Amino acid sequence: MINDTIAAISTPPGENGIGIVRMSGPLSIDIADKIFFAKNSKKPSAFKSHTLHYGHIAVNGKDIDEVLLAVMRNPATYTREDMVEINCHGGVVCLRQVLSLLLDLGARLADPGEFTRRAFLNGRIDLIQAEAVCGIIASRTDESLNIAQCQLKGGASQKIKLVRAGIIEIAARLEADINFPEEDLKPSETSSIRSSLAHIAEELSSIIDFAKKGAILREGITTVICGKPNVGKSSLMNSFLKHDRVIVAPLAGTTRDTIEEVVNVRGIPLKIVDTAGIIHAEDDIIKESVERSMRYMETADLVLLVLDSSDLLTEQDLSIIDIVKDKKVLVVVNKSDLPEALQIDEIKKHLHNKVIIRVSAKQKLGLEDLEKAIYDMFFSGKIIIGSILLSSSRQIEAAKKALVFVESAIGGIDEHRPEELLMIDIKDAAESLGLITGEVFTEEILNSIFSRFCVGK
Ligand SMILES: Nc1nc2c(ncn2[C@@H]2O[C@H](COP(=O)(O)OP(=O)(O)OP(=O)(O)O)[C@@H](O)[C@H]2O)c(=O)[nH]1
Ligand SMILES: [Mg+2]
Repeated sequence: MINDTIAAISTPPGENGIGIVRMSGPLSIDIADKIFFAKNSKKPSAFKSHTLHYGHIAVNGKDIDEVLLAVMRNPATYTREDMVEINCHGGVVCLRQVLSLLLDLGARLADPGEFTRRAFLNGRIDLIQAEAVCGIIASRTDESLNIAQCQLKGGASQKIKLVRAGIIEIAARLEADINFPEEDLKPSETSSIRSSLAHIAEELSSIIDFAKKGAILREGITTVICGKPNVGKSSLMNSFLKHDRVIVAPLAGTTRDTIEEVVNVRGIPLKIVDTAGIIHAEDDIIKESVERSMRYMETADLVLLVLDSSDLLTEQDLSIIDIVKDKKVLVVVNKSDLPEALQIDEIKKHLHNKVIIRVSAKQKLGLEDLEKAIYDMFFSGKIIIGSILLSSSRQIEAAKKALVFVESAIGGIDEHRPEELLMIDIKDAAESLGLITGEVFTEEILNSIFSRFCVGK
């Protein structure tokens, strides 16, 4: 049972128009009574729930800030507890002073995500919805925002709970049978359980397939631009960003550091990394920057290999091709505004089946084709938001585990394994699905979810 009162500054640090200090728990309104002074001397405990009041926060007769204070009584609040929100002027010092007053009077500083954690523990939202709150905050594109909003409404949770209920129902049918061992499970019953399980497996596979797209929309695609010096990597980066973010120059070795930015490519957040041109070098700084480029290439979801259309394929190009050839690669032939010298057939020999796109970063040609090619590599067809139920890697992992257990149960039926063994698989499947919504949870899972939240959420 949660019985303490938590408080935190919910707005980002820095100079803002307003800043909000938030409090949740049984002492919230009492504490507000002690520090809030309205013109008409009315105290927060006398305010109607969900109303906003003008006044001052003061201690020992000393004014701290002019504020608007909202009182929200349980259970119709974010956490389902009594809550007070104080809209202050948005300076760091006055927000800290107000917060420290609340802490002096018995509130405790909230952990990251603790308000939302309480919303979960008090049964207002489940874990898909809690993670959706994080998703809404972190959304970089309309599409990822839409997914998070759908999840927050609870549609995804309902669907997962329904699948889980199906599994639990099968468990009950088996259980009944195990309790009456003298009667063998009728063949008709076995085949009906098998077909229910097969149906569930199908549903889970489709949920997982769509969820992978959800994960891409939520997490984005880490895309590394690589190539030998001077092929136009930074120019390409700038074309994506539609402004001159990175220094572009005719001399090789212009970019020394790796530069990261996020752009929206047809709804996909593309985390683009511009790297230093890959060369064999003796200079320590260049060596370090080349090593850095290599490290990024290793972890990239997508590599944009940039080649210079106006130049012959060189040893340097070939050695980079060798590094990236087994990765997800798109070949970008840049400087296509210049006469073509590059041997495209040669590239095809080394990079079978890789898509080749001609662009001119300088003249802004072919960029639409490039964006479309990137999109097509990760999505076929349009993004259908409504079919994406899950999106966090935690949810996807749990769904995959559930599918493995369901498939194992089906295999068990086919191999006439004892019902007790089937039961173990089916219970494990139910448990995995329960983890997604939080019908089953551990302290550890909650910690890992909520530690990713901001303080005050
Ligand atoms: N004609 C033409 N020139 C280009 C194009 N893209 C880039 N350039 C020129 O090529 C030179 C190198 O461009 P950068 O974008 O700095 O190349 P880079 O690959 O980032 O180079 P490093 O950072 O040194 O590895 C600059 O002079 C650019 O103006 C293009 O599409 N057409
Ligand atoms: Mg560069």
